[in-house]
Amino acid sequence: MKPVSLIQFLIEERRAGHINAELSLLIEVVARACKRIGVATGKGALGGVLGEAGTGNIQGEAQKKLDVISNEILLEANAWGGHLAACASEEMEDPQQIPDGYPKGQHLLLFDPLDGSSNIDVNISVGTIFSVLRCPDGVTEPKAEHFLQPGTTQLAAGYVVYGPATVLVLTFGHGTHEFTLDREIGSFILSRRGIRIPESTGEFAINMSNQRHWEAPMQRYIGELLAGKEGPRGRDFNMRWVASMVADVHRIVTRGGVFYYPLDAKIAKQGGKLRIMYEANPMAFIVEQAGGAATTGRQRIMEVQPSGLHQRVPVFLGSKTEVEVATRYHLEADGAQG
Ligand code: FDP
Repeated sequence: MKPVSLIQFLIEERRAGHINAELSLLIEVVARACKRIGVATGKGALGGVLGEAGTGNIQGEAQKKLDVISNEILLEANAWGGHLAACASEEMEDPQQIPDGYPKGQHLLLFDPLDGSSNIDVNISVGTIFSVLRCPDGVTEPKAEHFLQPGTTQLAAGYVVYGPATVLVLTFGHGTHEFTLDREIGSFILSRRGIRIPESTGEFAINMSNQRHWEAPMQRYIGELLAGKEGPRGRDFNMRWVASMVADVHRIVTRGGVFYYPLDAKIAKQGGKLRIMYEANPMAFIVEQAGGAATTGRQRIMEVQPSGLHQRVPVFLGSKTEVEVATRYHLEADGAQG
């Protein structure tokens, strides 16, 4: 079969009525920016881009030079095309307006420019995550409140993993599809159409060092997985934790599995570890479109009404059966308490 480029795929999606010309352009622009981020991360120590930037982001986390560079690449690429009303990023407290003199479009773009920051300097896969929303009618200078739409309203979501290969995974709500960057010709080529995540799995991803801080239902659930064949689940489970959400999610999208970042006593006050608008929601959309499930442990992630641009939530996502068992344990525990 002839290879299908991202551009050709986008034209087909337009013809199928899944996206309009503006959203197609937006995705092209984001994909092009991600190629540049991939080049910057690929230079490693030779690019002079490793290490701390000496600044902090809105979450109070130290920014790496590549966090800042990736943010700038995405902002610059998206400023002038006329497809956006505004963008918001993990790296900026408030939304970024389109500079004066450029036309504005109907879309809002949210992104985590470089997810998995702690892995940059050690040459482990990192990635970009993005989500696209419609700008509410009549709003010309979108503020944070205009971005606060539940994940079910997303028009598109995607991530790019900068790993041994650079891979883009994308959904418009009509299945989840994967594109691999052909570095010789510089194009993303469709490598998997209509990805399906197996319903059951024997592989889970979690930061086990937080175990003692978890809530009781999480302790129970993971305890049962660790008990293996001799335990109540009657099978052995394997564990993986890359500590780059994009890489862990990409493994799940490729061979199944589940990813958990549950609530724990250390992060209870902030509501979770991962950000809903540009991490949890886009990943939930991608995973659901591939037949998986995504909850906070208590509720479908995409149905949460966000209350802040940088709001955090617990994340349970991947193979349906496991997410459902873990979620049921939390709801049962809540019911027993109430
Ligand atoms: P990071 O802080 O390095 O950017 O986005 C948050 C995130 O990485 C995820 O990519 C990753 O899954 C998780 O945090 C890693 O958390 P731990 O440090 O607890 O392992």
